[in-house]
Amino acid sequence: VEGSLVRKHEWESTTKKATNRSWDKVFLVLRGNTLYCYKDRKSYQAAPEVYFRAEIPIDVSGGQASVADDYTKKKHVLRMRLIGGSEYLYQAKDDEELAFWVGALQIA
Ligand code: I3P
Repeated sequence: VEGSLVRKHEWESTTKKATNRSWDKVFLVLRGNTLYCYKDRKSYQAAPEVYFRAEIPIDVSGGQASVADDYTKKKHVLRMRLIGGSEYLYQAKDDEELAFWVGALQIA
């Protein structure tokens, strides 16, 4: 599972807001339980070991993915809550892509 989404890191942990909460367009690759984040598809293809901002890939197992109905500033947004309380928002291009990612992240 892979594709481009726009991402915002909201929470570092349950009690700590993420330091950088701006939206970034990223290229995501979900393999098994692991979510890898790249600058774009080109960068992924050229160097799959080089992640966006050198971020450590995320383990999404045991986490919760759902449509972020309460987030009203942007459309087609999902929320991913990880074990430990870290939380991300991901914006898809439409509802179909949104449903696709929510489904993929739920079963991961
Ligand atoms: C953030 C940026 C985000 C905004 C966030 C800001 O500023 O404007 O778009 O989130 O608000 O901190 P910067 O780009 O300077 O880091 P929203 O789009 O959700 O409002 P926040 O501090 O309320 O998370």
